[in-house]
Amino acid sequence: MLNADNIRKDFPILSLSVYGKPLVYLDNAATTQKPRSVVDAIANEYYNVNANVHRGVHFLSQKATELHEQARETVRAFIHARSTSEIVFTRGTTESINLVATCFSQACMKEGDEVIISAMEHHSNIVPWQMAAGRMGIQLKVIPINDKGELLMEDYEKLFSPHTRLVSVAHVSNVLGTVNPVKEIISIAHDHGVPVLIDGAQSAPHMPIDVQELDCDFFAFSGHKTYGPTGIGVLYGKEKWLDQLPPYQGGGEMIQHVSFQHTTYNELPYKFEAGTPDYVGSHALAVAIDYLNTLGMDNIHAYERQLTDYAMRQMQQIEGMRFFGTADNKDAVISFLVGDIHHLDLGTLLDRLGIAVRTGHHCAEPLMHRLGIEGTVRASLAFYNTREEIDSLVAAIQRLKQMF
Ligand code: 7TS
Repeated sequence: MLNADNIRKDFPILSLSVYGKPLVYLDNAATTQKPRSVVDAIANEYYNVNANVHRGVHFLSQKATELHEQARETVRAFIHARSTSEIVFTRGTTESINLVATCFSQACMKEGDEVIISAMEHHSNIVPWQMAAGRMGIQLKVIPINDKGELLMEDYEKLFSPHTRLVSVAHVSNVLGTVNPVKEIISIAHDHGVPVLIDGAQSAPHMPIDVQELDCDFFAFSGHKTYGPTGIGVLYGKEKWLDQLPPYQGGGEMIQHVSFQHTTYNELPYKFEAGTPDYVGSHALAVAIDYLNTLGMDNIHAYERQLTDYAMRQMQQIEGMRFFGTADNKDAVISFLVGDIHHLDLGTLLDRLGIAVRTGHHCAEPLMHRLGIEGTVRASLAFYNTREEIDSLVAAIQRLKQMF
């Protein structure tokens, strides 16, 4: 089992005090904190390596290119992709999904075609499809959920029609913590000859991912939620799909030859990486992944599960506690309301006690409508959180409840 007390020493920010109280950081679904090795890697690269990649014959450019391409290999191994050609660096999950929504709809869809998403999607897995729908006359179909926050799989199967072209669903909900049965979702879609995009923003940081075992066609995740820096993310795509898609943006890097009459495009994955890539970010992400691998994704998952169970048990004892998301298969995200206290009031007062939680609709307004609420308070956990921090949260909620 992981030792969070030791691990915390690797994350300098966790020793901060806010308003004179020790920081209790429970907003990990929004972004995770960075181990020292990641921050050092960024400084080190700017101090000792920095040069633009892929275009230089000089020493530093070659060194920077090496780090950038090694990072691609680290990411490949992290999600067990077949080849580095299938690893596209993006700015994050949002850009990865926008890339697929734009390019896939352009290459593989026509008016009247359909995309299946779910009722628990983040806006970044709704709006890009709506935008494509607006451009092309595509329809969105939505997999409903039950009151525990689990997908209704029978209804899912019924959504398929001869016009279904893609399924795009979250692996883990950023509001409910539900771990969706993505393997089954993918297998059912493939039975209908339909490819699947998995939004792994909330899964890649918390559990082992094997894209070949899942057999997903696309997989997206963000560096900054995976203990790496902001501004870097990943799109995995099976080569057979990436080959079929047109480029996303035009510019340097993504071309082979350009004349004023005609341009030929670069090979995978560079076809999708126009412009100077975030080569410092890619390297720092690889350092974050090295850190996670040292702890072991299985260990991380097991620890976070236990901590979530503990938190749910302790919070359950608070009178008036209402959880949103009680799926049988639930990860480290806990959304709740207490009595009739407004989520914003509770979040603001918790902050004054040093406890960082998130409040609001969590970029999932359609899910809020389904739940019949405006927003929740959300505590989202990471492997550096402790039972003591959960106890602080529970004590703080109890104390604030007295005030209302
Ligand atoms: N998909 C899911 C499931 C997410 O939770 C998020 C971000 C995204 C996509 C978008 O990721 P980005 O890195 O491109 O922004 N979720 C949250 C959150 O829950 N609070 O802040 C960001």
